[in-house]
Amino acid sequence: MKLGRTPDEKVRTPPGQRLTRGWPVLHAETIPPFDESTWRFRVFGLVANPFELSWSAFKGLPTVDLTSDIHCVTGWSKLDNRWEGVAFTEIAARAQPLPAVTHVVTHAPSGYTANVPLDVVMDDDVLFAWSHDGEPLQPKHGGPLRLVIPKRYFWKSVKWADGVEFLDHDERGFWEVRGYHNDAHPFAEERFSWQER
Ligand SMILES: Nc1nc2c(c(=O)[nH]1)N[C@H]1C(S)=C(S)[C@@H](COP(=O)(O)O)O[C@H]1N2
Ligand SMILES: [Mo]
Repeated sequence: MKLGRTPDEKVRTPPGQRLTRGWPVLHAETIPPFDESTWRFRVFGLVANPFELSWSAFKGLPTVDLTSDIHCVTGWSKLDNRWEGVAFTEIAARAQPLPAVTHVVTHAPSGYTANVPLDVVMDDDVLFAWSHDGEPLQPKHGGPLRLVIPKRYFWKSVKWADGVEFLDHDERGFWEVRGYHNDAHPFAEERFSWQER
């Protein structure tokens, strides 16, 4: 039997999406190894205070506990994901972006990147997460650390994040140069580059 959506689920599910209770795994590269002793998170670009953090230093930052929805451009949405980690604003406060900064690119070891305007990541629902629904983030889902940007399609949420770069211009990321929409709002169904104008 197929259960209908509750009114709450209806308003939270963007057009063209179906709800899933499972959690599909999608990525373009092979899962990178994680060595706690050599892992570094690099904050660089146009900031007054560029820095690098070890895994223990990253885990020592103030934490947040946030619940949000996932919307993948391939058509599945997963509601009520509980994330724990470090707020993007916490990283930005330490880095002090220069006034010229307009965009942010998050990096993974493979070279996978995703770009967003600065104001998108400065939202209070954006974090670098190491935990999902109370469990350590599994490697296949981006563990030890992934970005989570709930208000954009999920490809903007870089898995295995190991760095964030502050820029004074936009630079399209891995999927954004391969036919996917630069802005990626799920509720506006901004799926493909040809929709941009
Ligand atoms: N490093 C990296 N991050 C990535 C991807 C990827 O290929 N590499 N794929 C993106 C896409 S398209 C999606 S839908 C989500 C999938 O996350 P999940 O496998 O945890 O569901 O990760 C995003 N982040
Ligand atoms: Mo995706």
